[in-house]
Amino acid sequence: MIQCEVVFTQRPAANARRTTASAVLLGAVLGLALAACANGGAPDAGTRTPIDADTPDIPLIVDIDAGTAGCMPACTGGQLCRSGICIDPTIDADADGVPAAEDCDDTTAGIGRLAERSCASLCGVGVEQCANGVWGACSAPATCECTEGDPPRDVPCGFCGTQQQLCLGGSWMNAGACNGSGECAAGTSEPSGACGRCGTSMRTCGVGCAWGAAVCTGEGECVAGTTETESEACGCGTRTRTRTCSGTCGWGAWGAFGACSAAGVCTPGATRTGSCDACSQEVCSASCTWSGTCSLRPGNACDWRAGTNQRSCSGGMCISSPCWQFCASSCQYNPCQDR
Ligand SMILES: [Ca+2]
Repeated sequence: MIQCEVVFTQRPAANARRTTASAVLLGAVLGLALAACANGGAPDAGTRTPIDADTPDIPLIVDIDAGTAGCMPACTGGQLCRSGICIDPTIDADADGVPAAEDCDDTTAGIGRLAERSCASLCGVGVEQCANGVWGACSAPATCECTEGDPPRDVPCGFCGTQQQLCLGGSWMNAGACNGSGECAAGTSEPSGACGRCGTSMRTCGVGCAWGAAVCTGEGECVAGTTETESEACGCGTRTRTRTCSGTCGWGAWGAFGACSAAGVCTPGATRTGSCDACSQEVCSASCTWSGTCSLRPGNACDWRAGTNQRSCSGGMCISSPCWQFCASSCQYNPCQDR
């Protein structure tokens, strides 16, 4: 009776490279399989069934199938189908105390109800466990990112760094550390402290993953705590007012104007008698100084000059020339009269 066999189940190959790689892997595992067979019994091509009942979902699986392969024709009389062979489930061919129905390999005394063996898929190697005479699924990866033997590849990592990867077990695995990393993620920005007038220093990471020069943004209109003064004319002097920059770098309201600074001796347009006749006045000039000249006050016709101011005239009470009229203290001329 055949107790051990090598069964191949192969799905349609995805591509030529995978088929080649599978052949390499197949050779390695096949060697293990044949060694196991030599330990238990001789192959019998006439009773094999080309299926893999215990790992039906793994492509190109190679194993020593001592499980539940189907038998044609179907077993009868209480026999158990094992690897395409109908056997008596109660026999114990390897005399290990485990009946064939519960023995994962009834040709090897070292394998009974519990055992472990290697298995492989196109993507890599794995193990399968024996439990109460039935081999479980192979742990080898069923899907592959790559094929064993593919050349190493470099992929981006970190901040503009490069990571070498190797194909191991059908997956790309990092080999060593990420090399050549910069200091930041390109295109990102972050604040780097206060600056200027209540502003925030911002720096941006360049395309080479290095921080660029900081730029001060969001500044206010003045330096916190400073004051500003402005002046305006008042008469012939000036007056000033101040405002203070707040803690948030914004100008506060203007304060009230201070007193007008002393300048000149009079207010433009002001009048005084000064050295003038009582009927006249001196006017303060635009430059805030007394003009030094006298002019009649509004409405006055003449200077009184203590009654000495007279002029020639005609008409009125004057009958014959020459006639005269004096300026009265009212600053008006008296009527014209004979001399
Ligand atoms: Ca046994």
